[in-house]
Amino acid sequence: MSKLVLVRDTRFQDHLNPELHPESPQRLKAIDKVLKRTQVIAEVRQEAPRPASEDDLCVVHEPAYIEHLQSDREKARKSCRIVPLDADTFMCPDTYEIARLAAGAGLVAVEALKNPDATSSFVAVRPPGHHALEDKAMGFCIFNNIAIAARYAQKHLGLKKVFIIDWDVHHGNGTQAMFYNDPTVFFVSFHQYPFWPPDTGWYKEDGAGDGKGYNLNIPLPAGTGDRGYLKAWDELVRPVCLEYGPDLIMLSAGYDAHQFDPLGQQQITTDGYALLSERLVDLSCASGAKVVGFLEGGYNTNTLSQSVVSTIAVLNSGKLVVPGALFGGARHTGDETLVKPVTGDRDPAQVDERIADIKAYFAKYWRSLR
Ligand code: Q9C
Ligand code: ZN
Repeated sequence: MSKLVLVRDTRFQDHLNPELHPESPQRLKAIDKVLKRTQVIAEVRQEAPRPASEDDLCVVHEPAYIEHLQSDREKARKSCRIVPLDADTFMCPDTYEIARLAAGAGLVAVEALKNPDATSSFVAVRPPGHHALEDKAMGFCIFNNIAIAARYAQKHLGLKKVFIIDWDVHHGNGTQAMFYNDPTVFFVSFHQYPFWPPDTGWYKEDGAGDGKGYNLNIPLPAGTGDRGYLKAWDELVRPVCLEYGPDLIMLSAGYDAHQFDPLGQQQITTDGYALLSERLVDLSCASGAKVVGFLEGGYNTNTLSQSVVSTIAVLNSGKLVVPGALFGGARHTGDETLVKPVTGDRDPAQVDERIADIKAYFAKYWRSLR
């Protein structure tokens, strides 16, 4: 009996960035390969994506931004070239359609949770979404897939309170901006700090207006490993989530905090991602809210694909699946039977101090932190 619905499509490989760009179609090809090799593909239920409508997109994006993208699409089509949207984000002739399909995949994944047998869903798409702003492409992202789906879940499934966890190594600045004033969407982001994006992610960015106290940034120093992430989860994310009492939990699942990722300097292992995924199952059980995950970053195709499949396997079975059991000797972390964090932090005292500071700061909003 399958508990996870996977939304994937080979068309997501048709979005092309310039040569040597880390956000490449190889990422999804590698994930497909591991899904097949491990047989996890046969254990889950799959659904095909559909494109998001302009109305779906406009719930979080400016109509003028969408028009701008359409004219860039014409530019790309006429010239048969890849055109830049910002320093790191590009549009090939097919990108506009693929990005709409990526946003729509999230809507299919949310709808799939109407089925009582489905306890979670996962959207394996590109381009990613969490840096996209209402009127601007940024950081490889064009539409903010998770934000669009959060609004859709509220509007069409009556899920009132949404709790978003973002474990990509970069701050989810786009998602933060979209819900900054809104207490019905609680946003939590783990990220390397200081890092890119340069202007956001400090923990004192805690929301505004009615949304004050509903934006929780967990900026962690470079070199933070499994230990620090799990500790921050247990001491901050879990208590606050249970006190908030969400109707839906959403995950911006980036895998660029992996120890072998080329962009980040964090030290999460593949086992660490399995353990974080187990924590997510625990939160889902304890809160009674279902979970939908969205692929964001992750640029080492080997560790990305194994970590993604670990998350999918854990969500699907509802219990810890040890990556070593899935991947055997092909896994990139050594001991295949390990079920505990394998990396500490470069400077554990610094990580502990940061977690304590955040806890002290947020205790005024959340009694579970007192
Ligand atoms: N131009 C995601 O992981 N790096 N995006 C900029 C200075 C941008 C990462 C470096 C990294 C974007 C979804
Ligand atoms: Zn990232």
